[in-house]
Amino acid sequence: MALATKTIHDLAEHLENCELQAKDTVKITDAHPDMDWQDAYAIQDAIRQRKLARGARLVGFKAGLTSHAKMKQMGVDTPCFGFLVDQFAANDGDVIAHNSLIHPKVEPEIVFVLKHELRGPGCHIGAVLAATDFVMPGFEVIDSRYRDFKFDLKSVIADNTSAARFVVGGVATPLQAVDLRTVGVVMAKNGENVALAAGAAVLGHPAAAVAMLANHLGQRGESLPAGAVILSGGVTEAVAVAPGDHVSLRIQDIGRVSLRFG
Ligand code: 0L1
Ligand code: MG
Repeated sequence: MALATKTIHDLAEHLENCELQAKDTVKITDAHPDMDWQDAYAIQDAIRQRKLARGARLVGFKAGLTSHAKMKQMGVDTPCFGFLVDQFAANDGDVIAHNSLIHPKVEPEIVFVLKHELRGPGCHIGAVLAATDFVMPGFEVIDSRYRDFKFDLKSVIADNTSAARFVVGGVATPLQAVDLRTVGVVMAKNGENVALAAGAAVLGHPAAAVAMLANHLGQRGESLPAGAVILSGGVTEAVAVAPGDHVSLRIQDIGRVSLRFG
């Protein structure tokens, strides 16, 4: 690691304050160009510890930048991983206060829930399929704390991969009922279709993203627990939302979910 422990904690406090106060910042590698990958995840871990210490509950994990559309949109070529706490959760149909966020964008997600714990390394698509209880449609609301969503991969990992809110549709679909590579994904904003894709846009199969996430956690002595919410990554590019916008998502054979921004 290149950064001192105090710097890690100071940067975690800074980024979390930006999240809680809905104010942006420049990317942290501007002031810390030597920051390495371990530092980036250590800052993310410190943000997680701050939240858990104040009573938040860890409810899941996310893979991000797992589709070529998202990688192209953000100018990176590697997925990244983050955590989800209960305070990020919204209900299907909820109104999210736009002014509680900086510059939110919404992206469609295929959400996995496991019946068995998954522990890497060595986790593969087959293990994910065997461990999956059901899948659901979901939206992730991302809200980079970095000005104009301008960042590098280390900065965004430290910022818990822009995680801000998520919502899952209430219908649980067993994997036997759906081919996650060929399912059609349609996202609409204010009644107009704004992003379309098939499930295979996520690394060829969304379960591949879950396997990567389990392997990432395994390297760090963690696992994907049964029952956790697992976001496999935006299937399409993310779409910016403004106050008053309504977004809805249909995933073929899986279901629908919607959100409004107030
Ligand atoms: O979940 C995601 O794909 C977001 C990863 C972070 C990059 C971004 O803010 O778009
Ligand atoms: Mg996402």
